[in-house]
Amino acid sequence: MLHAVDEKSTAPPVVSPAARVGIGGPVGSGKTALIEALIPVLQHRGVDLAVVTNDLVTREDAERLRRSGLIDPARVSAVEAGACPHTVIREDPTLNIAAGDDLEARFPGVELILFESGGDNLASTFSLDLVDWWMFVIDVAGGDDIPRKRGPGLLRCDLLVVNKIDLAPYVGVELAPMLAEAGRVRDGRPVIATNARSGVGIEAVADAILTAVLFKV
Ligand SMILES: Nc1nc2c(ncn2[C@@H]2O[C@H](COP(=O)(O)OP(=O)(O)OP(=O)(O)O)[C@@H](O)[C@H]2O)c(=O)[nH]1
Ligand SMILES: [Mg+2]
Repeated sequence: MLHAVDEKSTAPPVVSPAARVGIGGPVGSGKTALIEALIPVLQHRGVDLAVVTNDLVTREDAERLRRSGLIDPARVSAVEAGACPHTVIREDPTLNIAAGDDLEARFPGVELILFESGGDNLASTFSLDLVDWWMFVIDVAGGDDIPRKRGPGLLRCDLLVVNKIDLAPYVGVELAPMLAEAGRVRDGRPVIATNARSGVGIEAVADAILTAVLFKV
């Protein structure tokens, strides 16, 4: 983030580091789809952003975002985890920290970097050495008993996103009780229901990021 400086000052502009936000959750829950839906909403609100993706042994998600036309492809970096995805977001996040530092160096003024974890299990959490705030994305097709299983990812994240709400009728899930249970196991901490394909709930996720991380709302 660039700060205005006194015009008479000869000092270089003060560049503060970008806020770093993690997006974790099980395989296929909609993490990349959430990023694709968030990018235009955040850009519309004037947020200068970049993305780091993590895949096991490919750069699939980064390539998908680069091809999407939603964001300058140079603003998308890929980390190949090469091991269980949680290793590089929790145990040793140095590859991801370096990817974030590189984006900040190449794009001075970047305010927000989204880090998508490779899809993992309900136990995966982010190191606070890597991110300032993180979301966990589950989807209704994973079953309405997921909140009841009280995985650390779901319990500890700053925001729980329950995605694919459009699929609830097809997979026999009653959405309202599932959301209520998610709120209960999280002691009332935030839960937002989304359909990342149609955009339902995406403004609310953007609001949460702007308020909690960028202090813009
Ligand atoms: N119906 C429906 N499909 C969705 C939604 N969000 C994502 N999908 C679909 O779910 C599939 C997986 O979505 P991704 O965004 O690739 O999931 P991911 O969590 O990034 O997957 P990994 O990175 O492989 O763990 C894709 O076919 C998406 O189009 C949603 O809200 N509703
Ligand atoms: Mg993905």
